[in-house]
Amino acid sequence: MSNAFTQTILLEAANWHFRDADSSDWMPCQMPGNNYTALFENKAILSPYFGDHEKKLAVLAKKNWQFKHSFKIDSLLLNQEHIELECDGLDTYCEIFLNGHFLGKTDNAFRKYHFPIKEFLSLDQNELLFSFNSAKGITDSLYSLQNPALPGGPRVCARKPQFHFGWDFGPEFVLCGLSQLPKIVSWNQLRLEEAGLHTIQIVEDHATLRLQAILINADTVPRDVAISCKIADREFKFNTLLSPGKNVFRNNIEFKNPNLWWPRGSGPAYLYDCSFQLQDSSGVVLAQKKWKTGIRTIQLIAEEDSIGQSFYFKVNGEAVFCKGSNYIPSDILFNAAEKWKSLLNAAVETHFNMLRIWGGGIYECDAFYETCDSLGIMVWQDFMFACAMYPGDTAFIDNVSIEAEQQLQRLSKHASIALFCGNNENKEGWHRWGWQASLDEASKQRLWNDYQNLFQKLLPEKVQLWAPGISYWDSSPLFGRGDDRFKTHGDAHDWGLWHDEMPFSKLESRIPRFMSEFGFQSLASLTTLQEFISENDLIFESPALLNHQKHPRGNKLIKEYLDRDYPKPANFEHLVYLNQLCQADGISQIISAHRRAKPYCMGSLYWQFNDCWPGISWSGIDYLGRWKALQHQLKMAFAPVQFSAMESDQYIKIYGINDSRDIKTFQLDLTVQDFFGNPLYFQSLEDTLKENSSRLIHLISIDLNELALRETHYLQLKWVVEEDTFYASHFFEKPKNLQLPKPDVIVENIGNTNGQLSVSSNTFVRALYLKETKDEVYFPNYFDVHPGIPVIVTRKNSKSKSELLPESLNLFDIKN
Ligand code: BMA
Repeated sequence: MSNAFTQTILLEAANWHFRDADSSDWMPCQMPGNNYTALFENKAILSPYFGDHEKKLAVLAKKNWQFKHSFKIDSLLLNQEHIELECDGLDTYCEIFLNGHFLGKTDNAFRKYHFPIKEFLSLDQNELLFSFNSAKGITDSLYSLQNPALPGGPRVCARKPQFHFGWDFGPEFVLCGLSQLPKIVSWNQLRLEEAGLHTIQIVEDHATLRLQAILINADTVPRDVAISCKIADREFKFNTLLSPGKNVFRNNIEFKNPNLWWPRGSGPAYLYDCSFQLQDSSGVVLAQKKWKTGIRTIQLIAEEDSIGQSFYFKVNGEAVFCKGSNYIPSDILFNAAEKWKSLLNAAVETHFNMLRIWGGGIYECDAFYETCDSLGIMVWQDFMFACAMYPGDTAFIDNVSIEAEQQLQRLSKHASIALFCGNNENKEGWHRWGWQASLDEASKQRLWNDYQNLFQKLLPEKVQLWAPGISYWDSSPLFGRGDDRFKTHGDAHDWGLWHDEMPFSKLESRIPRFMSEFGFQSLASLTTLQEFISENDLIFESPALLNHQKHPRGNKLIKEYLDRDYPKPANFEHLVYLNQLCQADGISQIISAHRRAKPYCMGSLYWQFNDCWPGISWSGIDYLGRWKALQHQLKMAFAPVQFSAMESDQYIKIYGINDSRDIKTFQLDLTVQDFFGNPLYFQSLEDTLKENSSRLIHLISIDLNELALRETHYLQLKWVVEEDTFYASHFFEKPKNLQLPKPDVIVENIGNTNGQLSVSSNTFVRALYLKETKDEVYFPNYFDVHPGIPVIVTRKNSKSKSELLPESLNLFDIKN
């Protein structure tokens, strides 16, 4: 947003210094940053993500740190009537001084703070000092006052990203610092803090929008103003009287024949250019803002039904199957300004229409949500509470109440926002993780009351006030897997896979109404690991590698699942490959099962999309942005029109799924053949799939057992939709039992410089992997090569685009 009349100056990233508060030596640093990044920049510590350095650096969290910044201002700024320092992302316990004058202190990394500074500013040099007390120290002492001790540990006392205190996907860095650059904001008479449009309802071709603006009138008397709101070329005018101080302006706009915003795959994510202008009675413009808005309704339909309780999203009145993942912060320590952009592009390439911003991380930056608006990716936004019970005292609740208001004012105007959710797994934890066992009745009562006050009263009331039209859900999931209703009611996190060690196939028959979490771990690409683990330590049980595995049974489970189904890895590199393949095959199969079960099941969000450091985790994309096998396979698993096979009794059932809002005509060829391409069964079908549907389209009746073909044959599915051709494979045996011929892969350059390769083989090749290097990646990768059918692969090279000699390629397949 731009505002011509409030002047905003972003403080520079340079001219910052920092020190350990007990030391007299200041060192230069860049901001945004924190004590770890600043020390690393000065080569005062080793790379925090390398080997087991994390452990050695733990002591830094116990110290206090100071950051200072010098800057100059001009007389123009000083002449403004009101000048404030605006700080967003002060993490966490900070005292702020300007030229030696105390401005105030903070205790919430998710809040924006304003400090009046006009009287302390000087025309010469100014110096801001941010003095942080150790968050570790403060939370430990706040927590020691909690009686009873709250489940979750000391972190629950801090309004700070909860994953900083360590999680099962990431390290522990209880950092302090500034996650955003502070701003100097100045204005005269009037300040426009926020303006946005919210869709209240759409009836036929008529949308009712709510215009909501927050205005500060610095006069001591009320003031008449004229408001103009433009949506494309349509203008809406209002007059209002602003009282002295803070004013919230709300008014409805009736908007005929809107172009609607749709999530990806359902229609265009249409956005309107909007502007908001404020004039005084003589026509002088006092303030203005510009932004883009999408007109749409998104409702969570959570209603009792014949099965239990539904959980699905209706967009513009139509049910939409949600496909996507859970998003965690894209870097725990370093500035991730650019990282999320390529992550969102990957989400688009793999057909996501929803991301869940998980409650143990952060509220993302404005540009993140703007990008989701324009890409058509719906955002399920958790409030930042996870896997714990939180304090209920007045100071804590008041703090959270301001945080919630500020975040709702900032986020709710985005077309992409589909849901606000109170927390991640707190309710499940309370009911099913044994937290109540050691508590007396009175404590149980108090903790549950505190839960209800915060998540069932305060937050939904704030959502209703500040986010008109957006649904609220108090905790994800509704029921944990310990309660059988998880399959019939609300959203589910099914950790039967992984945590309870169930086979992947088990989840194909445990279908919930909406799967908001399920997942499986894999190692990062070897090229990524090599940057953070020394060559000698690249073995499965080395302490350096184990320090990148934060799940207590993680590596054991990875091995166990591999042993069950996959061939023995030939070496560490092959193990990485097989582990990624195991994750990809399993998760894709479960996603297909969710999609086949539509509309019983209306969403599949796997855990987790991305990484916050180079660890072993459930992610599909590793810390350095390299796609694991899973991310590649999602292109097919989430494809808008998809065909999949499922074995049942003596049949192979073929399902067709169409997520779009149009009827799709398809041609589908089904071939059961051996790995040399000799067919046993062939059927070609031409038909249509209804819009937004899933159906059984064909039964193949072959008795695979009797014919003893399970190990030597597979089903090839080939379909053509709108002139695009797709291939998929279905196997009748575990990967380790398949009798695959030794592959003889031919790789040829297509032309000289266009970066494309043709990859083919006379026999079937399972999950061919073209080994990525530091500079070069391949799309697709980990793909099946069907006998005689070439696959076109695009090389993405960060350096040159010179012709690649096929001999320099390193190829892997399932047998090595
Ligand atoms: C989920 C998440 C995280 C965790 C993941 C894997 O339930 O909410 O708490 O990282 O499980 O264990």
